Amino acid sequence: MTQLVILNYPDARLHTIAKPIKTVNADIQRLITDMSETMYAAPGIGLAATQVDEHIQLILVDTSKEQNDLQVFINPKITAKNGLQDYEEGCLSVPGVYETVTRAENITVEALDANGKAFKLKADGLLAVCIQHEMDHLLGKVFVEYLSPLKRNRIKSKMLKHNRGITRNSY
Ligand code: QAP
Ligand code: CO
Repeated sequence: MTQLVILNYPDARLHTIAKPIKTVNADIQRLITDMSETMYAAPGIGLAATQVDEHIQLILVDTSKEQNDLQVFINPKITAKNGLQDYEEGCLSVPGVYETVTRAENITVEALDANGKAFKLKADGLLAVCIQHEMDHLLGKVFVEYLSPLKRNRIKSKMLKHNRGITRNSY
């Protein structure tokens, strides 16, 4: 069991743009295992490599009730999106904060799986929201950046207080 350290908003490293993964090797598979253990322990339904300070294009999602359906997306690309939906989101990097964000209702995503095999998936509802939220992390974007400056600044202050004394922060 390896639990990785999750970066907390407003850590500047959360704004890093992730690089594509060239080969899905044993190091990547080890990271996938460690990230899944970190996500399930939290517990969370999604985690991007960015959040554990690994700036490569890898996200994990498990929106199943039983938390037994891990979906791995390497170098994900959204090739189609339709409609809009509002969803109350949270984020393991912004603990205790839940706010409504508007995103595409239906998406088609193309990615590589944990074995490096290409696949294509159509998603809607929570799964679609979660994939879009996690892909934003790979672009250095945190969901609170969709909120008004007033709300975002309140969240920033709250998080800075919450993070006080955590020495690994980097602002
Ligand atoms: C992203 O977020 C997501 O504040 C994944 O105290 C969330 O797993 C996409 C969590 C909702 C769509 C809808 C948050 C755990 C988990 C917290 C998460 C907390 C403990 C967040
Ligand atoms: Co997040």
